Amino acid sequence: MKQIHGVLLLTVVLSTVFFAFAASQNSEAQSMMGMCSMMNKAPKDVTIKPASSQIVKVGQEAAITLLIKDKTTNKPLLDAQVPIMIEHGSSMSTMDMMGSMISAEEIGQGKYQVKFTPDKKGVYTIHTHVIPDGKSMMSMMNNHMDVGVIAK
Ligand SMILES: [Cu+2]
Repeated sequence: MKQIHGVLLLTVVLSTVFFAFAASQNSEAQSMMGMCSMMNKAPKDVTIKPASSQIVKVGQEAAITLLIKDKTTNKPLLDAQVPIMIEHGSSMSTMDMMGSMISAEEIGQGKYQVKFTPDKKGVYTIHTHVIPDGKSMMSMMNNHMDVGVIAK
């Protein structure tokens, strides 16, 4: 009986630790890492192309514009959700995310814009995900691309 209680207790402790971990801010970065390593192939339903300079200035707010199109029709993708995470460094090299996930703002004609201020020189990775209008959250797993930016 004592042994069973021990096992139960261990299970409770382990799941508490697990949930605490999953609930921590780091979980977003962790799931990003999974997405990146697994999904570092061309987005399935869309195309994502930088439509502004990928060279930006340190200490100055940069506006990065991405042109997103429907892969099948080649038409600009409207009303999509575009969750973004910005990493200090090249893709998955540092896992040092600047804040948590943010949404790129739709500015029309398939263009989505994200603003950030680089605080030091070097490479930044814009981890970009697309959820086409009407699709489930899960579709961002298949529609992910890393866009590199250099701060000078
Ligand atoms: Cu990525």
